[in-house]
Amino acid sequence: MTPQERMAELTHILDEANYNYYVLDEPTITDQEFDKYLRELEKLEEEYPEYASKNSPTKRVGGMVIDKFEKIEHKIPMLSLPDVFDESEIEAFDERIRKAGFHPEYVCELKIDGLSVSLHYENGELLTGATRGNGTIGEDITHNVQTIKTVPMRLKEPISIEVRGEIYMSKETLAKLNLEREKLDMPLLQNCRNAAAGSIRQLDSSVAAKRNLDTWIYHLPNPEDYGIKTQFESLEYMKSLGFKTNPNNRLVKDLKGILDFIHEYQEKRVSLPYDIDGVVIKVNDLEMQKRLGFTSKYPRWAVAYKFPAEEVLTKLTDIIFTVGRTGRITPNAVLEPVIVMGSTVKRATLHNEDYIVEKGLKIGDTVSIRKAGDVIPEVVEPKLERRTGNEKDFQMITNCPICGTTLEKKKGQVDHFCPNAHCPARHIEGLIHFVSRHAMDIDGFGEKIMEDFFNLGFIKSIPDIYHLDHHREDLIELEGYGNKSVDNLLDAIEESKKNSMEKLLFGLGIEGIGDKTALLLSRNYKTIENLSTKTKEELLELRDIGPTLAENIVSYFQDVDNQELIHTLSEIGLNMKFLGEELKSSDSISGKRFVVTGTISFMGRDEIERIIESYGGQASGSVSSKTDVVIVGEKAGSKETKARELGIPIWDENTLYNVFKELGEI
Ligand code: 0OW
Repeated sequence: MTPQERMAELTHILDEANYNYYVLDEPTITDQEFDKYLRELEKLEEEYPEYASKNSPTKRVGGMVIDKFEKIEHKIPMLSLPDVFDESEIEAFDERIRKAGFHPEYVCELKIDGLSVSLHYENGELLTGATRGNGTIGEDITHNVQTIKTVPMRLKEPISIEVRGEIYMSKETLAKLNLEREKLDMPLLQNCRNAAAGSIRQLDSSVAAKRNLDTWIYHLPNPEDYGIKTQFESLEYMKSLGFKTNPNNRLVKDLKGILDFIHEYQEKRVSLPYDIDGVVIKVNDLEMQKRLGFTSKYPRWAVAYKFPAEEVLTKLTDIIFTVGRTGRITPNAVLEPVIVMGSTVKRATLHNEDYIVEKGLKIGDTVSIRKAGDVIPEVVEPKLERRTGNEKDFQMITNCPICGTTLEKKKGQVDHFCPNAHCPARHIEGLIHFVSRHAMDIDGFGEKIMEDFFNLGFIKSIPDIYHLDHHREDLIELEGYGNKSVDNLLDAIEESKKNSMEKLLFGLGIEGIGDKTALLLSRNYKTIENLSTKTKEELLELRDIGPTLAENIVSYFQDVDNQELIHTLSEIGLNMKFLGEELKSSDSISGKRFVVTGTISFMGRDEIERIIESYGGQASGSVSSKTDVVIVGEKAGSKETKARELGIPIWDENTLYNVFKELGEI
């Protein structure tokens, strides 16, 4: 067998295995066998690139980086659907069709809450994937679509066809993604739809490849070309070609069938592994569809029934106030626990005094709560008809709940603030910083948890963090905390003792010491003890340590309280030594000063600067005559201009990619 034949054979084996595993959910070979075949094909493609297929199974893992999205025109416009919100509108839809002299069957489909995609195939091979865009012009997302396991690279028939469907992210994948983002102190993704849309819009397909995106295919734009007579046949036909069609699609005879389907899935919705925001109802007969035709924007033969955002009632038992890191006062609704969209809700933010006054909320009110596709619950309104007269009027507090200082409200602002710079709430800021990602990086110890523990008195200082296990029984009793979450947190706190010195040094919050300077000092002085003995002159010998910073460092370590703190932390068992990897060397990077400006599609700025520093390069924020290289990404601004004026060498994205690739950093 020639290499080319073997490559074709391996491609067939891997495509089949992929289809059986991801589309039919019926694995036919083991993961080990799959990986063995994939590695063999990767090797053959390296040896014989001329035989490598554009749609090879090896493309599933991503790695292709584009610098912008090309446009793709939809020969047949990708229409959207008219939304209807109650059953009377569905009745009107059915009546209108009957009045036009038709006696339609309907296909009911779950309305997947993702983003539309058009897939084009030529001779059975995947050609392009495109977003809906404005319905006529979409964006080419082929490189990302190739990483979606349920998008066939090759069809069961070598035909040319376009199909359309929804790209979505499952609830489980979103939850996993948000767990990761919480650890990195990144804002959570609010819902599956945004997460899917954000993933598919990545320029680097290896990012999309990690997002476990999926598809449901639901539309054949030109069914007559394939001798298809009904929508239901279209779904069957696309399934037979290897596409994933939703198993809940149902052919119904009449309006009652539609309403039954809607009622059934209004109940089942919360237990589906993916988000739906309604039901799509389509006339089944394609001839009938054709005669019904289109408006300028919509088909006349389909509607989308949207489920009402689920609202539930519960009691507003109290309004409590938390003090944020900046001193901002946030009123919080304390609610009798209630299940909304599958999760228990006990708290909801009330934003500020005006929000409460506008809603006319009283303590003791029965209120409606909802989570319209978002993770964050919202208090919709008080149920006035349920008032007993025992409700208490809301009074905004006038003093900080932490330090008692009279609150201030900035002119024209809605929020109240605690103006006391020494308010323990600010102290919270230091504690939150200490546990944050670039500092001690304590898994699961987010801002909210620290605020709670501070406001409840469990943590007032950094060492208290390491005595939290003494309060284990109390923590478990807290609302929203259980055995597992408390023990996970306590384990993460214990684990953080092993951190390398730079994370502790940065966590101490010494004025002017950022995470990069902390690393620089740690690399040079190896232990906190050694650093604490350095004089201002000695520190000035280090590049990038200016006089102010040198003075800050010296005075910090001269302060008795700080010495006491470090001694206590050492006693508790926190590591005080630099454990990081020694500097690697690279002619392109070592000893040079870099500035990164604009967005680099294949890597975040933090990561780029970390790599530069690990080779003994310096990454800073401002371009000066001392800068050696300016790295310019998308939408770079004045820094690029300044670099050109100063004649400073510029690396574009490709140059950076090649340098990092050369160093094995990608
Ligand atoms: N989101 C869906 C869905 C569906 C298209 C084809 C003809 C008119 C609309 O599950 N099951 N079926 C269609 O049919 N569209 C859907 O979603 C549309 C796409 C654009 C806006 C809606 O989300």
